[in-house]
Amino acid sequence: MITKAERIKKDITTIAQFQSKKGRGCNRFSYTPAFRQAADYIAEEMKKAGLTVRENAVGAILGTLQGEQPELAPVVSGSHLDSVPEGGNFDGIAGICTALEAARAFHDVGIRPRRPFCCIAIPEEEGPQFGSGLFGSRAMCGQLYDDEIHRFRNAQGQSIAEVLTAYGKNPEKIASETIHTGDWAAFLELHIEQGPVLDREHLELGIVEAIVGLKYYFVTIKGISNHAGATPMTMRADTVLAMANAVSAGADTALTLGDGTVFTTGIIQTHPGAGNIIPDKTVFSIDCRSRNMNSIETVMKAVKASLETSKKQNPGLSYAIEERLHADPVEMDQSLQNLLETQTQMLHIPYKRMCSGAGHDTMVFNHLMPTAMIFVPSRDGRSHVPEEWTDYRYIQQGAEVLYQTLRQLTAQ
Ligand code: HGY
Ligand code: MN
Ligand code: MN
Ligand code: MN
Repeated sequence: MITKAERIKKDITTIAQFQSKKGRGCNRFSYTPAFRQAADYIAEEMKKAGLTVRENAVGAILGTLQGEQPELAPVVSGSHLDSVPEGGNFDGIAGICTALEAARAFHDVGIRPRRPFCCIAIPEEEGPQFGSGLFGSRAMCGQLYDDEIHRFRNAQGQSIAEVLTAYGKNPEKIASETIHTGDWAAFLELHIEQGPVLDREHLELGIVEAIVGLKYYFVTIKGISNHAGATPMTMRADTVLAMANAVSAGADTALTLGDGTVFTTGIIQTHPGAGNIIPDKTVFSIDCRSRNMNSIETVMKAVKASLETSKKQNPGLSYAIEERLHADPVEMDQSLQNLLETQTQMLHIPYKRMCSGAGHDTMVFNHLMPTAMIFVPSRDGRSHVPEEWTDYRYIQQGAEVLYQTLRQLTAQ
């Protein structure tokens, strides 16, 4: 008889085979053939577990176990199916596979819950492909920017709408499928912690109390290209130098705030990109997160002040800041946390309540329903790297807490 841990391991290692490109770590990008293979695998496993499976307008896979009272709003659990470039095999996937395992457990014991249970695999949470993030869940909750599906484009210049259409979806249907308050009873997501807390404190499970807020921007600085050797330092409009000062201002302000605010620039593009030419255009990303949105505002003020100084000191420089993602900090539902805690204590799992420094689809669904998250430890606190790892024993424990809690919620 295969154990739950072995079934979860089989799912995770099978899905890990579906890669959008060769390279280090996990590279599974939404709406690529590899993503389709992973979605089809999950849909098949959902069907085997007795779920009714459908795919929505943004390519999310939803498997529903009908309840005795099908008219009641379902309890939903799952996570995202896409990865960052060169990421790990557990980010998102652990949440899908443990929700799938809960469906199997219902099926194995022949339980027909009072209200439906729905397991979901969500597309395009990570964001690097289109320079944003949380797209799948925001689309489902009616939280897209007005023209996002036409304006946000991938490296090939394709819009989200074009990529969705090529994937066989109809972007015009997104709006008609929007979820409203009351449509789902609750959303629960198991996820790897992606940070060092549980690993460092030798704990095996986290009950999430809150998720930090985040703002994501692209900054474009335009200047004047010229000869790297013959142009005196006092006669330049050097866009990389302006970027470097702005990034330092942002990072230094985040550090000085000392309230857990973080600042990251992960993308830098310069033009024309030759070592002996002063770059006349630099585009860079800003990812800033905090439990306190005012802190993010403070950081962005420092960035803007630095860019203004560069402009004054270097005639010919200009800049533009484009917001690409805004997600407010959210608090998890207290009663759901208490249910998770009771199950965790009954299973004698060492745990703590904690805040999530990473963003999750849960923070989007939270606007429309009670939500909760379970964390399982990330070895050495590493994630968004090929070395990402979580022991299957911890995932199986988390799956048990999730399943028992889902049993209670679908009985209500
Ligand atoms: O970036 C994040 O926090 C998440 O992994 N998408
Ligand atoms: Mn994730
Ligand atoms: Mn991630
Ligand atoms: Mn907001």
